[in-house]
Amino acid sequence: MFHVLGAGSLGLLWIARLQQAGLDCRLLLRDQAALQRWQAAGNQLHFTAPSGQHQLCINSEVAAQSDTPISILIVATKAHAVMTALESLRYRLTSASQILLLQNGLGAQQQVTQAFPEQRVLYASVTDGAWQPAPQQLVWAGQGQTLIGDPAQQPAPHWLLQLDQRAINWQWSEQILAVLWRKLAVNCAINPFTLLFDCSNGEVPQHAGVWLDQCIAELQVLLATQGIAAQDLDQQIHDVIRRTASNSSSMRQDLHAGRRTELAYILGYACSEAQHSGVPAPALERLLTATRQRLSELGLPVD
Ligand code: KPL
Repeated sequence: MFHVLGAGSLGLLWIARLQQAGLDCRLLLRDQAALQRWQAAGNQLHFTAPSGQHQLCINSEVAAQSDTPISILIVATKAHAVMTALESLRYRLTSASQILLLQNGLGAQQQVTQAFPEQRVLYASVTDGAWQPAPQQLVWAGQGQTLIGDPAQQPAPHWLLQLDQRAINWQWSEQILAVLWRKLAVNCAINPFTLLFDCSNGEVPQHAGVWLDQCIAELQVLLATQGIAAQDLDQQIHDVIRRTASNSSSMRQDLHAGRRTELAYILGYACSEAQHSGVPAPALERLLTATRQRLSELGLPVD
């Protein structure tokens, strides 16, 4: 049985595909109020996928209200919510439980690895685009790539094969930390600028100008100190900007929805790692300060 923790767009995208593939799965909700909302809607999710429109019945329960042990836990909450959510259901985990983390950025993954030494913890990098036009509705807007790996560099567990054959197209990565670092670098160079200038991804170069180039140069040095090849980072970032030109970054979407952003796990993480490694990062630091100031002006948490 798969348990999916987190009922945002990403969690719903995973539970929808597991359900469609006929796999035994359950959505874990935060509290009784969230469960009542699902039940009032007949546990129905309207799923718009590239394959068409689907009406799915999703089994759900309150995460910390059941005694059933969890064997495979897919964690799709925002990075800042992971630890609290996991602690609330720690009592349902055994030493055989495995945890798959889908968070953006870095920092939350390492916290979980440290806090749950008895469980196998896998990390994933997910680039699918999904959004909710209304409650109980999900649109899978862009099919992306799912890379999964073990930071302890053990081989892929068998249960992942069930996903492959039926539900979710994934690839195993021997270097999942490097994959996540590169994704973080791309997000550092785009997302905070979209928040600061309230612009689409494609408008970042025109607003940020040379500041963007300085940030990319610092990120390249930072990745190199982590042993990650980054000569083509500049090209990769500009490719992503072109491909997603009309997108609102996830950070800008959070800003517009008045939600806490993942700044601490993206640019905040990069800046603190730069400090630890003795890598000068004045342009990134300036971006972090400016972004935090903007968030605080808007009354949103700055981390
Ligand atoms: O991953 C993204 C995000 O918005 O978080 C990018 C690549 C910037 C696409 O919008």
